[in-house]
Amino acid sequence: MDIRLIGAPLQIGAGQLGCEMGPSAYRIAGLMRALEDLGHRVVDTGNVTPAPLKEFHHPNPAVHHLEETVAWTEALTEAAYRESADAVPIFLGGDHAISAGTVAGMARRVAETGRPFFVLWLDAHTDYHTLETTRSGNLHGTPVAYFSGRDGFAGYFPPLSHAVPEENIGMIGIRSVDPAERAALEKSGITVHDMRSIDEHGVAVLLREFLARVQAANGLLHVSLDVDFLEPSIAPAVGTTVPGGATFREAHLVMEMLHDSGLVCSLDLVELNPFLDERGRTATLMVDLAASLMGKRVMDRPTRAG
Ligand code: 4U7
Ligand code: MN
Ligand code: MN
Ligand code: MN
Repeated sequence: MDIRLIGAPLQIGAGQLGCEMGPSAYRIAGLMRALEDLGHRVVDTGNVTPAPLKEFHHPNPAVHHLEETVAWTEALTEAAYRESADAVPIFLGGDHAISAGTVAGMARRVAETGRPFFVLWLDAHTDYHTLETTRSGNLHGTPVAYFSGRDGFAGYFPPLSHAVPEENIGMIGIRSVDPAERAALEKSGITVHDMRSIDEHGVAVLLREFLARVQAANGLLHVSLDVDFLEPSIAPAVGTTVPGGATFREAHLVMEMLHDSGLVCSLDLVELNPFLDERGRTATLMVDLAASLMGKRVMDRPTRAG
């Protein structure tokens, strides 16, 4: 498989600085080598630079760094579209605001294939705030609202060529939802699996159900992996830790099942803040998860009937 690594050192979408160092940490932790060892051809395209700034003012006084985030969204939409022509792009965040651009660009690319586009959001949070509803003003809490076409982004963010239909978005790992997000999600067609549903059913059941929908529609799937999807004791390098996240094995199982599905067209690795890491252990875990998604396995498995 042809893989492109695309650095997206954005940090001002988060409340704490440090995600800017994310792409470097993945490179130092050996992402390229781990993927090459699986037989892939990997090209590191370097880091994206933002488009020129335009001046905006938004009436929500909490919103900060809107101009910068919009400039990154423009550049990342183009980069995602360009680099996915004949390869699987892996976007190295950067905070989760990068996904406004990566998902918008992938939606445009996948539309050309005539296949429907799906997004799997692996996160403690739903990132479903609009520019009006965000209380923190941290725009890494807004990408899902943007790429699914919610109101209030027009005139600020680039117009979407293809919004992602709510019915094509699945979230797993959720354990922190703000009231405004909850109210909007209840009215939306987005599938939200919180940690309780992982506890009750097991992550495999939830993911198998979602993948069956993608498969039945002959769709292609973008995966967005936020570090805080993981239990903070195994992945401390994130500014937004919430206790009770996915375990080491749950996360690996998700990646292994995603690989076996053959449906994944692109991947975001986001929210890694190396300043908060312990001797690189979170970066190393994220690299290992990416490798599992790209085919790393302990044993070959016989394909089971049914
Ligand atoms: B992340 C939050 F209030 N909802 O809006 C907000 F809880 O990309 C968190 O998932 C957003 O890490 C987290 O600031 C964004 C908060
Ligand atoms: Mn997130
Ligand atoms: Mn999160
Ligand atoms: Mn976060």
